[in-house]
Amino acid sequence: MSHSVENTISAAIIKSFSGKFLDNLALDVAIVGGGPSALVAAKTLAQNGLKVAIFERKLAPGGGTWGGGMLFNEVVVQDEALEILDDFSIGHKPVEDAPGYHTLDSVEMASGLIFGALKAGAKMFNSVSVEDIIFKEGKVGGLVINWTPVERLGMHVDPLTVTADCVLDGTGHPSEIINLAVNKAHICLNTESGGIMGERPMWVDSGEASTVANTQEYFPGLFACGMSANNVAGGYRMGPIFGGMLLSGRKAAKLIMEKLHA
Ligand code: 48H
Repeated sequence: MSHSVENTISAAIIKSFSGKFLDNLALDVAIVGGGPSALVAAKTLAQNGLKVAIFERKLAPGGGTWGGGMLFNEVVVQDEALEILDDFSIGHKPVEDAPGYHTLDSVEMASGLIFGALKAGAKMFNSVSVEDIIFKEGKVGGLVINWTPVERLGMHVDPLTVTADCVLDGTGHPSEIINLAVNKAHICLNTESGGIMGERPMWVDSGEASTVANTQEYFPGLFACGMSANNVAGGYRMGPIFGGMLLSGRKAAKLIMEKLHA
């Protein structure tokens, strides 16, 4: 039997991916969703030595960043978030006559955040949907995952699992992971009602502030960042301004590091 370059390529990919997957079955932090808040959290956690992986349903991570505002591929950030953009080497320019506000190319932002998180050592599993959590003896212990095409086609295929000391819900508006933890594990959240409060309508400055304030541990070992945090705690939405998302990611990483004494 002869070995061809075709076999070499296939074997290289299978071995390399399998190695990566095996190496990430037990994590310090499992992040669900690869939106902007999660990508900032992933970079901060990875550069502080934690073993962190992102599981992203779509082929391309980046979440709601790519489309800017109504597909005009620019977004706005405030002064407070520039330091994070600079840390990722993402460019920005001041908005004329609006001190404190800056615009940037949404495609540069999405690609820059992804590149920065991966270069810091976070691992990305894209086209992977998180369909459940591991919940043992009253504790969140990791994620239940399957390929997105399996989910989309409704194929009856059992999932695999990854364990983690902490889970970060970065799934955006629907807070998918906290939702399913409430519905299936019947947990009581660290919110006013003990349940999911639900996202409120548009109020830009309130939404930006609450995105950061609502970035919290909602159940031991289960954190939320970005729009997910706002949905869980009842914050307002803010449209295509992203400073709150970036600052939320950084806060989530800080809280998780405190929890893990990292
Ligand atoms: C795997 C999943 C699953 C799952 C979802 O929404 P995102 O961009 O995340 P944030 O919160 O960092 O950023 C929010 C921002 O993009 C936004 O929507 C804003 C600012 N809106 C304001 C407004 O007024 O509307 O990304 C979440 C990611 C997506 O890529 C999903 O595909 C992914 O999470 N995801 N991945 N398993 N179960 N659920």
